Amino acid sequence: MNELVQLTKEKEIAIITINNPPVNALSPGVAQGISDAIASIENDKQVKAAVLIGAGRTFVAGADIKEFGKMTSGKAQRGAGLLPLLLSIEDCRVPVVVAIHGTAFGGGLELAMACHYRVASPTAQVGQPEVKLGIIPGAAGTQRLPRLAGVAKAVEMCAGGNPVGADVALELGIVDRLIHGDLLEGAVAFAREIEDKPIAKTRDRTAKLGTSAQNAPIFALARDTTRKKQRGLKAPLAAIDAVEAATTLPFDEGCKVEQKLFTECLFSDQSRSLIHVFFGEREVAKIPDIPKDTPLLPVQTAAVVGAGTMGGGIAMVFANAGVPVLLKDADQPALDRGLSTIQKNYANSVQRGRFSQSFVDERLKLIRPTLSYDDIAGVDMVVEAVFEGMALKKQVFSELDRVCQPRAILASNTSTLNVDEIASATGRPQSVIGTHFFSPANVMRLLEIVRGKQTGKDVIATCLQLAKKLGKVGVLVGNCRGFVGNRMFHPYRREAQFLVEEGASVEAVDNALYEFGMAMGPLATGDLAGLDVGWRIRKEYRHLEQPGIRQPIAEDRLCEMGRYGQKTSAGWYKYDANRRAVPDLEVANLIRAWAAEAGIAQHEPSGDEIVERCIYALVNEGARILEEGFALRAVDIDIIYINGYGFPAYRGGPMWYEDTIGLGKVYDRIREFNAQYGAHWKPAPLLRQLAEEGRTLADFGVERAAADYI
Ligand code: 3H9
Repeated sequence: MNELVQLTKEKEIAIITINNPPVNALSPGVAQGISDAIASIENDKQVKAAVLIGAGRTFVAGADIKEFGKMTSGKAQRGAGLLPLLLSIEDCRVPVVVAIHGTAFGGGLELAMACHYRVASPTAQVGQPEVKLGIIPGAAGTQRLPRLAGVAKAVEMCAGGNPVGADVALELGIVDRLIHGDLLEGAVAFAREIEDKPIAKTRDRTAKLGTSAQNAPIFALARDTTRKKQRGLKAPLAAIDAVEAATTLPFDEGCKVEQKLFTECLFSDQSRSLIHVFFGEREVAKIPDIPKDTPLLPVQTAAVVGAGTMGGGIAMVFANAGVPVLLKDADQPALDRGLSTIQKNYANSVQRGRFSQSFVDERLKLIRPTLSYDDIAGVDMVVEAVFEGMALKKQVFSELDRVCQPRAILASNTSTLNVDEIASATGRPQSVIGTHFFSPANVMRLLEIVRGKQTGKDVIATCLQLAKKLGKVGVLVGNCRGFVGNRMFHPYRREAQFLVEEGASVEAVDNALYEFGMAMGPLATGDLAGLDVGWRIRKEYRHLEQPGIRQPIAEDRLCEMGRYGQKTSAGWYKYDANRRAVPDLEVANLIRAWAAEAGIAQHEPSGDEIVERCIYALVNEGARILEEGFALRAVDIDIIYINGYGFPAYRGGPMWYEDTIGLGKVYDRIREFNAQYGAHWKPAPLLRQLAEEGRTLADFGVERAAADYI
């Protein structure tokens, strides 16, 4: 047919093979190839049935996402040309059996559902993940899925975007049979069984579409859950509307509704941002001076030193990925406490239905406690997660240097300290790296991988790959104070405090940023993390503060009063017995008094001002980090902020968001803030430079030579 789709025959069975690595995306060439193959089968009277299969590691992972940027609205309205192709398969003279392995996602599942029968490998997954890209299925997925799987499941899959495994797909009726053993062989045998058994086209089936009385509560509940769980996202609600259309309109009319909603979503800022995030999450693993074929070190076994909250969480991360892990602490009570927290966390996961009891039992067996450094001599990787203090860290690393096998990776979970100084406690700085997990480590997806001056390329490549194995997004960052995430978080939270000191209420600041889409407001986040943490760091680094730069006062004073946040039931807010935040009038009065004493001019900042000042503070510091080379590309910062700091993915991350507002506009606003609020708003030189050149942050840095990377 063409180089992307081949048509062969095994006697009376035609075999259409899609061969478009790496994931058999439905690019225009693939669609054309399938269309040609179907036309040829129509004309070949010897053919009694056909099998459609994917070559390589997967069936079809969806439409080619790279094509979306090139799409015009006319093309989008025709389902990128896929709709007519799917109708022609469904109308084919002979039954078409699709054989699924790997993933049938998005357009891949839509293609499969237009076939007459579906068989799958037991490990296959099927899903409509389009909402994760800010769109909805655009080739009748919202119309055919409810006809196969029923309305409730179709709503869940199209609006939630999560796939189901082959066994569930079989139960739901999406798949007709699982093939154990060779998939093609099994599919051909299946095709022979059904070659003279006509079956209703999916689009003509209505048995599972339910009645309006049955469906009304399903849609109401789905909309309610979506508004809560996918706050701010437009596509999931559009997906529900489209599935609803399948239940009220004939197939063709339902498809028209789907097309309209698909087009609206595709040309939205949310979709552009989420597609940026999709490619960004893959881009961050590509490091210019670390070739793809860099030899990797084995990580079959691991150890975590320090059984506190972070250490325990990190041990769970390894165990969850099936890596046996030793948990080391200095004394038995600390170790016991750590293990019991791990057990409690796992028990909660079972209670919430996240893990099964048998999964948890297996994971717990992988975590072995120890008090002795000598026990960890043979492991492939150690993550140090002891209390944040340089002297202690160095002591741990000199012990690790003494006991660990020569090729072991020695990683520190430090969130602030200098990785090179930590490495200097060993005779093998090339093996030392920072792996900064985020709390709770077993939940948060971000892993900042901190490159020291002498960290080996094999160690970096291994950690980037390991991140994926651990279910994390690993982002390589340079070794500066606070690395990328926390360094930017500092001015962001500082600005939130300034706003409060200038007259905004604590709730107004948090609400404005929550409404913007942040998972939590900055002040509530401080209360959750513990205000004393920042207070301790500020005291330690006070000597580094530049004279003449305004410093916030309120948070230090709250700490002096013992108000550390949730853990003391009081911080910026009061907390009730259920740890629910309650606005505290006492705090409001204290802040007014402190501001008057410090002579801070009062006004009532609007929601827009709150958002601009906090988010542009992130952008300004991000631009400095980029210019100094501590982050490789703007997208690296975006991925850090989305996965570690609750920045809304549908806004693409702070740097992408800035580019969507317009760099010139943001730069001008920062200059205004600089004039109005003081020297801490000095614009990053890179912003000035790019504004003058009319370029964007995304343009900058991609091509920067690795040698510049600090
Ligand atoms: C859709 O189908 C809309 C329809 O309703 C039709 C409308 C008309 N396109 O993730 P990996 C690339 S929307 C283009 O590292 P894994 C990816 O960028 C689509 N490229 O592998 C990467 O490139 P590189 C709905 C794609 O094994 C390489 O393939 N489908 C696509 O960890 C390997 O990817 C989805 O949303 C694509 N569709 O995971 C599924 N998919 O090597 C999106 C991947 O240059 N894909 N690439 O960095 C996935 O979820 C994962 O890629 C998958 C494999 C699970 C399939």
